[in-house]
Amino acid sequence: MAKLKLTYFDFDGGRGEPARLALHLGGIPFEDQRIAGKDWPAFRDQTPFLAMPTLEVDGRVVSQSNSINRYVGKLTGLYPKDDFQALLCDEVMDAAEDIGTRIAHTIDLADDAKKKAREELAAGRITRYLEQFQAKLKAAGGEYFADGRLTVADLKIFMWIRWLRSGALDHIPKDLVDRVAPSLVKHFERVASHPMVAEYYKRRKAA
Ligand SMILES: N[C@@H](CCC(=O)N[C@@H](CS)C(=O)NCC(=O)O)C(=O)O
Repeated sequence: MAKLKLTYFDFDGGRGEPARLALHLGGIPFEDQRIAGKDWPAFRDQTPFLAMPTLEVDGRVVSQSNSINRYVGKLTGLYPKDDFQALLCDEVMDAAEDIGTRIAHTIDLADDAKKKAREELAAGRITRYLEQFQAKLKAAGGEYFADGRLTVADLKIFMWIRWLRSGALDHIPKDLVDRVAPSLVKHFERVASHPMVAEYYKRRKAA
């Protein structure tokens, strides 16, 4: 088994968390390196593309969250073996990455510009993505996004929906998901109540 070190910011969400969670679910040992925000400027230059997450595999550092998700998904059995199911899994992860990136680009905007950008996103692309994810979930059988079982695509969407519903994003109504895509709320609850996911976050909360 390769020696793994996953490096990401020190919070339970974002681009690094699906891989962290997948490794826990799969029982794969890894070093969980968490970088505090204050240490990021000094650490940035050590990453290949000036961003995290990164995964070190036997001393070689690789980047890109969805590439890491796929690799970790293969190690943990949380990535489909069937090529078409893998395509469905990838589509969802890449679309989640696209919309997540658009939202992330609003974080450093000044207040007025942020309000305008986020209101436009909420009414426009976020709504569209929610509708499409809901349609894709239904087409895949209604419970999981690919392979009729939990995969890394479910973990990626779980993180995004949790972020949207958290209220942490000013000007994006926290009930938007519930109003637009109730099936994604059910999906969120399905993943959250997976015994190992629930146990992991219970442990994280207590730590
Ligand atoms: N395409 C990359 C994007 C990585 C990325 O932008 N990561 C953010 C954190 S979620 C980051 O490192 N931001 C700090 C910075 O840009 O200074 C991926 O999917 O991993």
